[in-house]
Amino acid sequence: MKKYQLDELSVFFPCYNEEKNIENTVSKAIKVLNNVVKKWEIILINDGSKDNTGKVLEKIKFANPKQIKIITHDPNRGYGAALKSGLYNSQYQWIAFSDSDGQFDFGEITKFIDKQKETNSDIVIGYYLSRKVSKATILTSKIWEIIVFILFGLKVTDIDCGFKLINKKVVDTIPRLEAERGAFISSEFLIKSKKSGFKISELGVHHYPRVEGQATGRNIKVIIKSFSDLFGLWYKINFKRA
Ligand SMILES: Nc1nc2c(ncn2[C@@H]2O[C@H](COP(=O)(O)OP(=O)(O)O)[C@@H](O)[C@H]2O)c(=O)[nH]1
Ligand SMILES: [Mg+2]
Repeated sequence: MKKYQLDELSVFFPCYNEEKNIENTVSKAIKVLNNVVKKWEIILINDGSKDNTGKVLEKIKFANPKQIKIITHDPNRGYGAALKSGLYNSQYQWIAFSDSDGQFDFGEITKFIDKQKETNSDIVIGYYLSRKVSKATILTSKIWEIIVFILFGLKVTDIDCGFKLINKKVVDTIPRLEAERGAFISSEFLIKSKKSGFKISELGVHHYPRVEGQATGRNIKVIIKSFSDLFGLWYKINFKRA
């Protein structure tokens, strides 16, 4: 008999213009899930893609209608909104998400599960073992992390890494997440999880170059909005009810 690592896992992938990547990402994930998890679902969030992502997702679902769900935002709402749709529509006890562009190796989910078991944590977050990004990106991330530490006492190696494993009870405890655009969602989620006393552990993950499509993660408008959201959350937690 097969020995599974987990009984139940919901996996979701945020997709924005990933027509050339998503099929490959999902088929690799299915292979891994069939070996590692007894009962699983994959949720694909099409966040108002302007290319053929929608059609490709229909094709993927057609091959596996019971285990694959599609959520469509039209028009585009942003990475944060896509993450919220994934988190709040996941039905199983454990939830994992990763990027749809193939830059992570979903096979590393086995290490997340091992880490969770070793540490008995409620959330396992990835950090990039090596990420080839510009000096400006490294600098903005560092400033961001210092501010998050000063305002909220949260210190992790990489807040924004897009590969995480989360117990559903954490999501059920957080009734509302505000972030819509940009990477603020990860900080908001971890700040609120820490405030509720959940245990967070960390795991180094590999990151590979993007082969198809374009990264849309960072632009100056998104960065400014993220900083204003961060101060807004600090104000809310300290002076209002979050
Ligand atoms: N839902 C949604 N997903 C996005 C958006 N922008 C990027 N993504 C997805 O988020 C993931 C990471 O985005 P990417 O631009 O590759 O960022 P990077 O790898 O951190 O440079 C990919 O799976 C994208 O498809 C967006 O506006 N909405
Ligand atoms: Mg990427």
